[in-house]
Amino acid sequence: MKLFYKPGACSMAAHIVLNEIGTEFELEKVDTAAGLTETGADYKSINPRGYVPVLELDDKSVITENAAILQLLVDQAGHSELAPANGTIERTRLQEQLSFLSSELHKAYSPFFSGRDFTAEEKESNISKLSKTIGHFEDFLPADQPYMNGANFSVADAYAFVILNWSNFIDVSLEPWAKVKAYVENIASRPAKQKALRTEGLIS
Ligand SMILES: N[C@@H](CCC(=O)N[C@@H](CS)C(=O)NCC(=O)O)C(=O)O
Repeated sequence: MKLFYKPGACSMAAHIVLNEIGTEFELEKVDTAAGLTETGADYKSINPRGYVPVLELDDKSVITENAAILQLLVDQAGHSELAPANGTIERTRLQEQLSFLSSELHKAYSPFFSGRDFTAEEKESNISKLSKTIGHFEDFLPADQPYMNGANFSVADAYAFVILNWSNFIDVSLEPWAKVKAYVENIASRPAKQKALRTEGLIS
């Protein structure tokens, strides 16, 4: 299978999970602004919506959307500790977390990567919405446990880490949210995450 990715973007969640699973995969970098992949393919022919991630399966069919890709990776590999079994309340809980991450937390960061300068009023409003959403995320975190679901690292943790790590690029400190700060530091030390960052050229 092949993951179409952009360095540091939300596609890194699937990259971390592929490393965690230890399965064989290929990577193809995408320049979403130019609409081209690193081999010169027209990216719109792969994902008409133009964004990453895309997972291309061995039969060449493609899956889009983080929440779907992350669950498929685990289901195909049979690594149940990264996602509880389908049909269980624990799996529904994971889907609840993935939905919150993609539709709330991810989107609260999106304006900061729009490439346009904010007016002072817009900046204040965007920071205020982001702070409120990080606060809501903190409510998902159990006390004295390393991950969202307790002791087991899941695909939702991989996705949450990638999103929260964007705080470094927009100069937002996670200091006000003690549980979130500790959570990000926990995940940062996982080898699968370090490997993904190195492969995407973000650390040496
Ligand atoms: N709904 C999509 C959103 C994916 C998304 O927002 N991708 C961003 C990167 S995090 C992207 O490719 N944006 C286009 C760009 O950066 O030019 C999902 O959850 O997979």
